[in-house]
Amino acid sequence: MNTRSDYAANHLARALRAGSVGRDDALCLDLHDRGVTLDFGTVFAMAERYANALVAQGVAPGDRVMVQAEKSVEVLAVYLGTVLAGAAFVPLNTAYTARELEHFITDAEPALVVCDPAGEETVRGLATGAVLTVAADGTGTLAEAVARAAEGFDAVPRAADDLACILYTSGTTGRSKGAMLTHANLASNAETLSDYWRFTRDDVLIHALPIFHAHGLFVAANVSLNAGNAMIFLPKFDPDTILSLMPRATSMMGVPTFYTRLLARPGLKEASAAMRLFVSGSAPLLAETHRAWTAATGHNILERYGMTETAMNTSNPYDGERRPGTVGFALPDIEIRVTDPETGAALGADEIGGIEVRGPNVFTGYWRMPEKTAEEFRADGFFITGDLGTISEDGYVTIVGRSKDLIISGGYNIYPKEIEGLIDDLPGVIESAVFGVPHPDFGEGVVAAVVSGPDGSVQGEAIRAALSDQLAKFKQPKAVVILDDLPRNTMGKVQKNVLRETYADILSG
Ligand code: MLC
Ligand code: AMP
Repeated sequence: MNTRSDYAANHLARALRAGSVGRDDALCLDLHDRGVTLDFGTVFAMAERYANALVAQGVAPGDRVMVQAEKSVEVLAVYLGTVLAGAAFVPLNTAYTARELEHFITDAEPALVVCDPAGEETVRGLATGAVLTVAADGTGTLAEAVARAAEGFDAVPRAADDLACILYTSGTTGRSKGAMLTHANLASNAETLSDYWRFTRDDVLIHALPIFHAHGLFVAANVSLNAGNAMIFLPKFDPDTILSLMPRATSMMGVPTFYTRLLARPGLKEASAAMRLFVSGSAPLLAETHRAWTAATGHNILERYGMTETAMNTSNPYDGERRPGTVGFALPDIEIRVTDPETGAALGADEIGGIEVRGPNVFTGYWRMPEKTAEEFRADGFFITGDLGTISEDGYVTIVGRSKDLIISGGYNIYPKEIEGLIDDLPGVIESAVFGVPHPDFGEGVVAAVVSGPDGSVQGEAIRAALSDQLAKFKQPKAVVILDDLPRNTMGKVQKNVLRETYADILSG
């Protein structure tokens, strides 16, 4: 396959091709579920053809290409094609319902939406641009458009600060914000991480994360493409499949739930014997899970810390101590500081404060939300992450909590405000408070405390049923408690800490 490899004008495309230039025959993707392998030449030829197909649909540089479809090589090719075409890739969680989708389409105004055939009618009712479909097996109108497209595509030149992706992240107001990530943000992070974690062409990464969030797309996929290593590209996480594949892999990246589920399986020690690296992130990895993994496998998990707005900020070292319960050091060229959340004054070693970050990885702002953007940056360019933590004398960052009212369940972020808004609108409900409590599988799970009107007509099951087609499943409360009143402090503010303590065991029993 004769593909063009001159992507020099385009930062992210160049970073993603860096490891495979001149190695078109090397293995890029093992599509285990389809029994197919693809070399780099084939994948990038596909990407170029997809870029032509996008342009034929009317996608111009700077336009948004939105995707809500099951993980597949075709979705990966839409990502690469979008980058080549100089447009912005906007992936969405497949769990989002039509109600949630409406906000994303209205806000991003995509020139093209690629969706599952089952969602086509809904998307056509919302979108003003083109719509194409792709099913998990690759069939759909996208495949037809690609079949009509020409081969070969010269990457559209982009400046370092041009938009490459918009990733939606839920917000404290209940309205999702689009984080604008540039070519330089993503290219620099991919290069830094592949070096820091010593990815080489000989690696084989087990890729079982979704590719609609930072972890699966910007970390796992971008790092592998940058390093030129193969990925075993799985549609979803399944512990038994992963155990069977480990003997021919070298590395895996996952959220803590991956590790706790794998720990419960027999045969982990033998399967993982030849692995080189296990990376965890997106949610806190308990020190006890870190230690249990070391005891079971002999490998120390490498924990790192990032977010949608910044890609990766810190990492435990490759060589040296991977300290359980910490997220390691600021990555090269990235500055981390801890400040007093009220005054913004920098704090000393081991003092708890707000974590702030500055560096080439930090996004340029929220899509069409300049005021919200301004609120979250300091005058000297540091981004206020909303996480609380410390930095030790020897530079290890520890996350101790969050100043933002956020629940992280199985690596997915959930903002209570959105759920409270929907519950409060239900008949018979006076008010509600949504909070996270420990969950044995997902780390945290969602619980709703609801105050019913005087007739006491509100039932937990009815609330859960009413939310079922309004909210993505992972956001739906796993328990609902009906109360006479919410606990409040003297200022009248709801005390979620009291609720969290009172119902700490409700999902673990
Ligand atoms: C699934 N369910 C969840 C859930 N995932 N509920 C809460 N939280 C979750 N994360 C629901 C299902 O809908 C189902 O509901 C029930 O729980 C059981 O589902 P399951 O079959 O056990 O779930 P599974 O499909 O195996 O998914 C679990 C998982 C998945 C952990 C593999 O959630 C996952 O891939 N998480 C990764 C998220 C991720 O990539 N985060 C990165 C964000 S980027 P029911 O009612 O049908 O029983 C980021 C930045 C950074 O944060 O630093 O990386
Ligand atoms: P998201 O907005 O989905 O990108 O999630 C980002 C948030 O996930 C961060 O602000 C942290 O609160 C959390 N996070 C990511 N990695 C870690 C980690 N290793 N430990 C604890 N929290 C983490």
